[in-house]
Amino acid sequence: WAQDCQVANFQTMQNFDKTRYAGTWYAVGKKDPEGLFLIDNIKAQFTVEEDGKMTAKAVGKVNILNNWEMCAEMFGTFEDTEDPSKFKMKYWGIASYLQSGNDDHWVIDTDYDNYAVHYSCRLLDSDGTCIDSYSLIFSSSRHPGGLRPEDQPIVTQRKNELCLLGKYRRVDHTGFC
Ligand code: ODT
Repeated sequence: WAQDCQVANFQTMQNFDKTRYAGTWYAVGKKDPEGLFLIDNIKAQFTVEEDGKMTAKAVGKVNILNNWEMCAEMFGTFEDTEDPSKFKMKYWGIASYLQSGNDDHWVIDTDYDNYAVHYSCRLLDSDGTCIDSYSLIFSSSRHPGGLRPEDQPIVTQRKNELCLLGKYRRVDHTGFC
């Protein structure tokens, strides 16, 4: 059995429930896209608004003007799609010099209480594989320091299914943001 790495075939979270997902998640691992933006101290807080739509705030350390480290405060709104685990994320920074854009936002897996695996493909190749992706591994506010040992094998499995095994780095939380 060989992985085909077709983005369209990636398994995402079944019956994703954004209400259960709401709350604060700490990034503990990240596969960077081209043109890395969020470096470390990355935290995301998801909310379900009264109209049922998901929004999020995120913070993280960024480098601007090549050598100036600061905390980026970012906002995102999530447009639902026919698949409850797949969203279109529109995002922008509170300051104009921060990144903004539109990315896919897929919830690959979560147990809602301890871990979550996020994935976004920015650029699809003509063969259906991804040329430019990023992915975050989140640990819940119950375990801000890192994943529980029992969650690690499943997260490793998901990284493998995304064809990204070995491409993640650790995301530190130093209190900078
Ligand atoms: O770090 C990068 O290079 C890519 C980061 C893309 C911008 C993220 C903007 C966040 C907008 C608001 C929060 C959303 C939460 C998202 C969770 C995962 C993706 C960062």
